[in-house]
Amino acid sequence: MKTRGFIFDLDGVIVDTAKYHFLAWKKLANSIGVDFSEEQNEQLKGVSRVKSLEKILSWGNKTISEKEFTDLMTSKNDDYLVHVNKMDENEILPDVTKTLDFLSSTNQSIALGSASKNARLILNKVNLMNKFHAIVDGTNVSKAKPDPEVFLIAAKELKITPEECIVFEDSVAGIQAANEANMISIGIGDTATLHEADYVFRDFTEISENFLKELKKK
Ligand code: B16
Ligand code: MG
Repeated sequence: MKTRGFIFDLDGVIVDTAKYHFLAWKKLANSIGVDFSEEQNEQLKGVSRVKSLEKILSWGNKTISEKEFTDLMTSKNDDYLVHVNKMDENEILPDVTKTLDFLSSTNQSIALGSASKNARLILNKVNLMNKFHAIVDGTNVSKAKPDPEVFLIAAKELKITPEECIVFEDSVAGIQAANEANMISIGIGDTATLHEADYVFRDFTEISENFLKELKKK
């Protein structure tokens, strides 16, 4: 198998931290008198922390000062980290480790491409840090998905051309970013939601070694 770049999103692909983002955003939204549903949480997947708070405020028709905005962001992250700090290897989604190990055994280059500023902490908690040759996260990018920046930086760090990279993503914005970067996009989740992806699987248990070996852009 020739060496290519495999770029993994974090939340929704490697671990399900969306449930913890939900708890923390809900607490914050309710504290300022805004209702917040699981459906709305779906719309925050892959979206940066700043953009997420902006959306919640617009749903609740709220305007706040810059200082309040910063304070709310800090308190949301503090709440989120309470959950993150309890994470361990059991939270890795099915067959993710198996896929990473298969890719390593065939000398593939592996990167993380996440919007999260907590990505390194989370990878440490679930003990996957040593599986990645490059980590690009919310602390390294200036433009959020659907901008391809995060994946293009990852390709550059891996020294693999974008056309030779494959992205695993659970968010619509992330699939659009991968397509914009001219990479092969693989959606993890629901086919209808992720219809812009080259391929969609429910999770990694559906992805065979043969499929990974023979991957082509659709
Ligand atoms: P943080 P991903 C994204 O992670 C989440 O899907 C999104 O809900 C979150 O707002 C964003 O990270 C920022 O996370 O607050 O930890 O910096 O899917 O790009 O791995
Ligand atoms: Mg995600």
